[in-house]
Amino acid sequence: MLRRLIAAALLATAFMQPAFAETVIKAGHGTTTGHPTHLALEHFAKLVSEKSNGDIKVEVYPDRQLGEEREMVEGLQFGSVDMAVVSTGPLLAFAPDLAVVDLPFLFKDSQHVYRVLDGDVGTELLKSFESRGIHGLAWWENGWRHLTAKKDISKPADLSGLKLRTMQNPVHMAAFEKLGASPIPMVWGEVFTSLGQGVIDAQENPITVIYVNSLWEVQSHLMLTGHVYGPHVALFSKMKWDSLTPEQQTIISEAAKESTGFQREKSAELEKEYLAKIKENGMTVVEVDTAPFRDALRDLAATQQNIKPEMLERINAAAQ
Ligand code: EAX
Repeated sequence: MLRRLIAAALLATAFMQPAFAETVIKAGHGTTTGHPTHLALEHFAKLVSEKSNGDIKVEVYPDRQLGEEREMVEGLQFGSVDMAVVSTGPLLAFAPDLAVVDLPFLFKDSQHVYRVLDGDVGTELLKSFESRGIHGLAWWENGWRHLTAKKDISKPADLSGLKLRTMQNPVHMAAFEKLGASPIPMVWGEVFTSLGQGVIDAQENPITVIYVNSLWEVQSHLMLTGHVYGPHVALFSKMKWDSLTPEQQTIISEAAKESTGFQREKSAELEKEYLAKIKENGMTVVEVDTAPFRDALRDLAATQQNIKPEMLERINAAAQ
């Protein structure tokens, strides 16, 4: 009797959890396992596995194992990468309308960001990837970006002539040029060494990225400028997407949306924890009056051809 029960239970489990996942999704990102995006991808993988009864397996590849961010996005188009969560660094080449989100001092606070990205504007921007062979899934978070350098920077004049690494993002480059720095666009994988060798003097990134990459080893000061919000956009290969059944697509869409809250909560939690650890590691943390930086960048939007005034107005209107 008992043996028959066990056999029946085993048979039932076998049907519920196929020994081999039918569909494998390779998901890459450009940061380390201590970053909230990695934790969210693991959470996402678990949700997808549960919802599909083990039929879909998400494999997570951290640390640019699937390439630098731009290479991963190209991989989505070619079908060699199934999913990637990337910063907006390389994205304007694929979805130019995203430029508006890269404007410094655009968002009032995180609630303003979430209202916009989870609302119509965010949905439209994700859809704008579709014609480029990419399916936009969700807006996750890299975080508010802050400056690091080997000296105190409390006003735009302190940036004068500084070789500042920016992402390969035209809006960010234009902004730092306007502020008086010499922006040097560079893929993330080269930044630590370049800072160490003095090829660049400074860089800007969220607290989580600064901490998980031990930037205090090559930078002495962290200026809490929060000059721009950095999303991490969860993207899927359209080629792969079209090969999935409608049920599988729903599972992935839902799991990505359900992981968004988890990801942002982790981001907020780790940001506090990591800032304390950055201080423990001896970095000088400077509070900055951002007013002169804002003033210097007031006219930036008008100089950027990919920024649609209509979309900018809708974003500004959502600040209240
Ligand atoms: O995606 O390139 C960057 O500065 C990014 O913020 C980083 O790689 C995390």
